[in-house]
Amino acid sequence: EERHETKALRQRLLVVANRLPVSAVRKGEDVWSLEISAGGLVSALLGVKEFEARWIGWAGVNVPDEIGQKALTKALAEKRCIPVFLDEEIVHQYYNGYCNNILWPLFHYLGLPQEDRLATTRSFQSQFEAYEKANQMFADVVNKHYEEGDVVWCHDYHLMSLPKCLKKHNKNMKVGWFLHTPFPSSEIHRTLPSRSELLHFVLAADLVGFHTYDYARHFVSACTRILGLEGTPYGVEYQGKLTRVAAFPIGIDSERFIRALDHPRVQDHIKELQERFKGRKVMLGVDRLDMIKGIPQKILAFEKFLEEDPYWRDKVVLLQIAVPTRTDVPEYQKLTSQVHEIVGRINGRFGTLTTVPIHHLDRSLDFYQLCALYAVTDVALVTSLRDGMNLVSYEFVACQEKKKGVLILSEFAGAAQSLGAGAILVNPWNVTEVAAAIARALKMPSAEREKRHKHNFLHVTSHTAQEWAGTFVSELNDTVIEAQLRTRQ
Ligand code: ADQ
Repeated sequence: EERHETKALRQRLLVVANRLPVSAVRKGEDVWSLEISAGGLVSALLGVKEFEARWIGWAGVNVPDEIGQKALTKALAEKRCIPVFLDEEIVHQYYNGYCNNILWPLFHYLGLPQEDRLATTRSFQSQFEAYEKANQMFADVVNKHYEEGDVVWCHDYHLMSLPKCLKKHNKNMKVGWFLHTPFPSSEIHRTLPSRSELLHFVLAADLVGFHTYDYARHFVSACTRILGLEGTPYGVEYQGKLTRVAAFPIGIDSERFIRALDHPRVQDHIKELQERFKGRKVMLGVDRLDMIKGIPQKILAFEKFLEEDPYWRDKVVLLQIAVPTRTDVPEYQKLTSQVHEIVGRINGRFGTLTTVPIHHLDRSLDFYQLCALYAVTDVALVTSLRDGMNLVSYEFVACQEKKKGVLILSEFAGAAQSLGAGAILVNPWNVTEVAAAIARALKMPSAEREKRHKHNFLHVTSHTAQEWAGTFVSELNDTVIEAQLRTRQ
């Protein structure tokens, strides 16, 4: 038993995701500067002490020359990262094309691209081929670095064919796959031309994980209805074995946020913000500028609220922080100008010489500024049209122990399943309902705020990112042991 424990302590976890958790900038022919991005996944895995994590993924830069590739590989090795090199054409077809133009909108119920149907249909097949090719390139790197006893954890919609590629090469490899987005109803998934292939690819894994029970159920129904397979409460029977399918709701490193609130930099930002917005209630939105986040809908609801309740016009401010993403995609550019136009109109309508009701920032904030904003907020507005989980809602709750502000949360975010009892849940498409929720939140008595906050705080601090990663990986280990036992019997 002792030997078993030492082995478990040393177990290596290969985490494969489209992007490595670093940003790499080339400073010379063989010189790279690297910065680790402290995303949720990184801190989640730092917290899992039983495993030694290695990262495999694309560094987000095109490195066509061998000298550059060698130097980057060496620099990344110090951060326990292993790069997959993708050329520009593959990135265009696989990443911008199949991942971001087809799978991302479809999984968020926005449908398949409809403009220029014929062109899309023609490019669809080549994008799907590039997707498979890119996944095979990730698999080649995993296979090269894999050692017996390692566990491999594949992440997200970018890498759906990776489990199949890995198992084809080595059927004893322990392979798990986790989806960070929603998995849509099987009726939506059915519209995808490569609907069956993708399901087969994923089913090759030993364990398939989703944020919520609903997404897991949608996946199992897609497998039963589209592939005619047998679904059970534990997963899907596939090629003589059970592919385990389950919900693993992600969390955040709540301690990191709670600790940061005492940091002098956060304290300074808090004072500045309190001074700046004295006498006004602060409402906050923090999102990547993506169609799924429902930013225009949120701002229109705020306009409706100001229209109906003139009392609040100079007593409330909405801070909308929107980080631009995928800025080279025309639809995202359209969204940016649409948001700017609405904000401009509302500020023109309800602003005065000294104040405006909406502050809209098109940029990312550093961690300290973000914590300070969460801490001074009275009402947070998360109105995603669809969202796998939504971590902003969790981060807000973690920073509200003093203020006990109100969370208005879309019923279409995975987080509605976990924070639903503490938040005010809304249908983000219903502008009237969201406007009413804003009024209710601003007037909510402190006893009710306290009760709701307590519920959410307990959830956020007990269902952490570390716990999420630990549970997934240990279940992945067990799944394989179970399968081995079954074949031995
Ligand atoms: P995202 O769509 O990126 O993640 P979310 O879960 O909200 O959405 O995480 C965003 C992260 O970026 C948060 O940690 C937030 O603090 C940070 N962030 C956002 N805007 C920022 C800004 N302006 N400045 C600084 N930081 C900002 C995907 C899925 C989600 C799922 C996660 C994790 O779409 O549904 O919850 O993965 O699985």
